[in-house]
Amino acid sequence: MEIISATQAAIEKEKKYGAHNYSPLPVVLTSGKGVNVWDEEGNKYYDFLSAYSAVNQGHCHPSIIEAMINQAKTLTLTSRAFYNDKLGPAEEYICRYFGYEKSLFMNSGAEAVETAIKLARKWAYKKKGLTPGSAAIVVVDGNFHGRTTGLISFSTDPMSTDGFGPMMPGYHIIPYNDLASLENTLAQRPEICAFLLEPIQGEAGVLIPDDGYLTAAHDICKKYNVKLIIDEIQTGIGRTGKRLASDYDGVKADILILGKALSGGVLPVSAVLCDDDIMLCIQPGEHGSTFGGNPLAAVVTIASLEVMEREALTDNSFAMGEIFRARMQALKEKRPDLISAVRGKGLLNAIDIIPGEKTGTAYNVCLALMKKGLLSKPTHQHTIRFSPPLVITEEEIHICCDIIGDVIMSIK
Ligand code: IF1
Repeated sequence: MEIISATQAAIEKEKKYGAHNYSPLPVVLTSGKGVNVWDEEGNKYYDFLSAYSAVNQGHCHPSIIEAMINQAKTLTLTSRAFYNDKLGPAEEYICRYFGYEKSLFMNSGAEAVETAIKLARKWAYKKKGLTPGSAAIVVVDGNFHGRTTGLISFSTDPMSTDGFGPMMPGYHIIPYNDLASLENTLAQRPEICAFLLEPIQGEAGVLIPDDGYLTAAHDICKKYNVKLIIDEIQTGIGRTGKRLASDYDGVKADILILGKALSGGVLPVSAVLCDDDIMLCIQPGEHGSTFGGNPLAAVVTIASLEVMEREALTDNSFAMGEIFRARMQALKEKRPDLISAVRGKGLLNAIDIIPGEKTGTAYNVCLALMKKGLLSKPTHQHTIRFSPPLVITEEEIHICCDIIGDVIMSIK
């Protein structure tokens, strides 16, 4: 009988019994702590994806895990048919933390985006006076807001949309970072109720709009009585070196969407925040979810945000990001034949790899990085996103930049 490694056995089992909706790097992770994860063979890696920015506080943060275990032994789920003693304090915590009057807890990011869209439409009919069923939302090309049939209805990525129609109506797609297009659309279409976007486009390849774009976009929205919905599911919770990426422009979304690191990556928690004039448009029985706002998620949320504050992780994200981009820029100058761009804010960064017979695709570079102990993920063909947990130290950042440098410099 052929002896195969534990890694190969695990990969084959997933291939045999699991959907083939991903093509993971050939590594099988078994444990994680801080910035590191370990595989079946005992190899140690630096995690430079952080589960797409869900593990900002580091893998298995002891304070978050302890809070989860204590609550898990007490009460995990009540449904919202009854009150529980943990949801109110968590709602109060995030409302005070982000500066809103109300919050609505859901589970996945997609659920929170769907919730925000429903709130904007409800507000449009109840407060803006739009004809029921007519409200439309402006989104931008290159958007990623989740994988439900509703949300892919306005995706511009064929990988997200092909073969999943029919699509839902009620959306207008404009170019990202294009204020004239936003103004023209809102001026011509009184049925628009909201503008939904990411402050930095993660999946599109860490695309950063011009300074002041968000501020000007919000001014245009106010001019036409349109709500600004900002999806900070990936960019929020300190990832970009500010509490929210919107903070770089000093913009406060009318409807804020959070997810991922809201729970430190220990279980799915998302939330929508806005003020009473919007949130109270949804009345009892008009929206909900089985697990949304469960006491376990509530406790984990507070613990996760307390870790952000206690360990000053947002400031660390900013500082480590400066070091990381400086190192990557220096590498780009050494190998302009391989790296065409370095961009990012805080610890949400990306480099563009110049494709060719030397490099192959960004996936090939990620494979080489994996072999050197650093896990990352290409986004599309030629961009590698680098987003380590925000607990990473200066020493670890330099170790990882050395790894990236060794791999890039070894490509002949
Ligand atoms: C996958 C991408 C990242 C998000 C933003 C909403 C959601 C996400 C800005 C939905 C989720 C995840 C989903 C995951 C991979 C990852 C991803 F590549 F898909 F686009 F991060 F960029 N808004 N992003 O980034 O949240 O429902 O997943 O909790 O679907 O492959 P979710």
